[in-house]
Amino acid sequence: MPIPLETTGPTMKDYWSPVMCTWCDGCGDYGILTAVKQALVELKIAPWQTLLCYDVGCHGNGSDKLSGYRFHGLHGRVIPFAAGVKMANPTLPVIAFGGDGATFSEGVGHIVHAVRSHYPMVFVLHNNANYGLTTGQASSLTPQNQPMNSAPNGMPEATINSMDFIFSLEPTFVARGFSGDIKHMTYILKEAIKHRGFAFVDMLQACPTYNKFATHKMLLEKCYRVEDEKYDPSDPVKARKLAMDTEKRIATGILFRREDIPNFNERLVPRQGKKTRPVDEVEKFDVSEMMKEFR
Ligand SMILES: Cc1ncc(C[n+]2csc(CCOP(=O)(O)OP(=O)(O)O)c2C)c(N)n1
Repeated sequence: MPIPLETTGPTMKDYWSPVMCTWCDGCGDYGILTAVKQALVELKIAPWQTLLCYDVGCHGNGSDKLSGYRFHGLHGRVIPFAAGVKMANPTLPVIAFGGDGATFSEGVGHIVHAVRSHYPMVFVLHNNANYGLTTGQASSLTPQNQPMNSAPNGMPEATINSMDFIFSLEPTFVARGFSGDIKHMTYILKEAIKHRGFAFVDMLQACPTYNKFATHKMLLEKCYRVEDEKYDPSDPVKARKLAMDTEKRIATGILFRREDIPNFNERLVPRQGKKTRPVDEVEKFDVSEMMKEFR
């Protein structure tokens, strides 16, 4: 993806917003927000050169905690909006953020088509394994027997194995980060932004108020960086196994990547050879005469 470069890049200050954070103390959203800003700054992408799209949820309330072009949509619907923008304006880096509830329940159909369509955009999953904003309801990623506010005896439905699910769709980029490791998340996000197609980034995050089973401490103990172990992210079979195996240790980093698959925009036949972007081709059309009919 061509990234607009400036001679003097933006600083963290340029992303500052006067809006106070309302997240609980110790929430993983703070770390993810910082890593996103840091990654954009390091790639010299200014707030006016990108679009950040937020779903509904605790993480979605981050939409006004930084400056720049932002969109805050309906629950589970962030991907279609972000993909539409990316199609209209293919040179704009687009990042979409969604909770595990939004992504694997309300909006589960959208993640399926985003991966198979290879939209050239980044998707960041704020994975706190529950519905945070609606006070600790079980999501489809909450462990089945885990008592939650909405399901004191544990939910009756089976848990979705999100990584198995994503890999079944033949993705081209899968990464996992941990909200307690800002430096590593920054690296992962920078690589995701540079990816050719759809980059799926699973950010495991602490939710100190409602998630009592995958706490910050537990994640800190189990998560390790694959880059420290000379890992090769080119094998989808190995990557899938590694991503799913979280019993003793949790692998974080770029788990799988391939750059040889054309993305959605590159495969769109009517766009081939065009020098302009669809946004440049929008024509002004006077509808005032037509509107008289509705008066
Ligand atoms: C279609 C729809 N269903 C349900 C809701 C109610 N709702 C708002 S936020 C939320 C939970 C969000 O959880 P998640 O997506 O995991 O994000 P988190 O709050 O954990 O960051 C729910 C159920 C809604 N606004 N719209």
